[in-house]
Amino acid sequence: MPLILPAGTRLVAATHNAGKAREIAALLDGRFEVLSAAEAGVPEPDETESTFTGNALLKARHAAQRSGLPALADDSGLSVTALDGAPGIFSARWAGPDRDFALAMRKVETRLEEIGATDFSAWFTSALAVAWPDGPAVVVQGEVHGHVSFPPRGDRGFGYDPIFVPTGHSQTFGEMDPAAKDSMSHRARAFEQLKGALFD
Ligand code: ITT
Repeated sequence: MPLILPAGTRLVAATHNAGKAREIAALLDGRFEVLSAAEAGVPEPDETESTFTGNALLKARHAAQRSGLPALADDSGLSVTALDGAPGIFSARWAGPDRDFALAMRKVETRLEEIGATDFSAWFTSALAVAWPDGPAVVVQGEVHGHVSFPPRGDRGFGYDPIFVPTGHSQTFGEMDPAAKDSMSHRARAFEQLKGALFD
């Protein structure tokens, strides 16, 4: 039987990141009855996998098992070419226990200075996973390419948005209208694939 998420399904958005939760709600556009991780009583699991897709599946399965409802999870991050793809899956961890992204963005800048980098190209990845309580799961991945730029600019978005400029644009994701980011982001691109796979 094909895996389908009919419109109106109760679905847990298994994230503890308010910025992500906002974007996921905008992308879902009222199609489902969405419960937050807090509303569904789902605690944050340890992210023990070594890939975006592995961690997205881990978080979705954990939330589906805890809540008894289908769950959608996102694992994402910023990868910088000159830093061999770092911070990558460690993007949240570079911000430390206080989730200080000014610190995390300074860390990216400092590492690039230390190696005298001239290549500032970078990309965001989002893996989106949906898991059902009885076992099946689907995972997809989207990317957006661009470069990092310092100092950080803009106070919209979240995380590393103030230093990321997508290819073909001059504004950072932190300066852009949220709808503009949602039209081209890694998360939106992953979401398009999920729609194709799961929505009726
Ligand atoms: P959950 O696991 O609860 O969803 P988290 O913040 O720990 O929340 P991740 O482990 O996926 O999520 O960490 C990804 C980090 O990468 C996230 O904290 C952001 O700082 C950064 N990131 C991901 N997508 C981003 C985006 O669209 N804009 C800016 N930064 C982003």
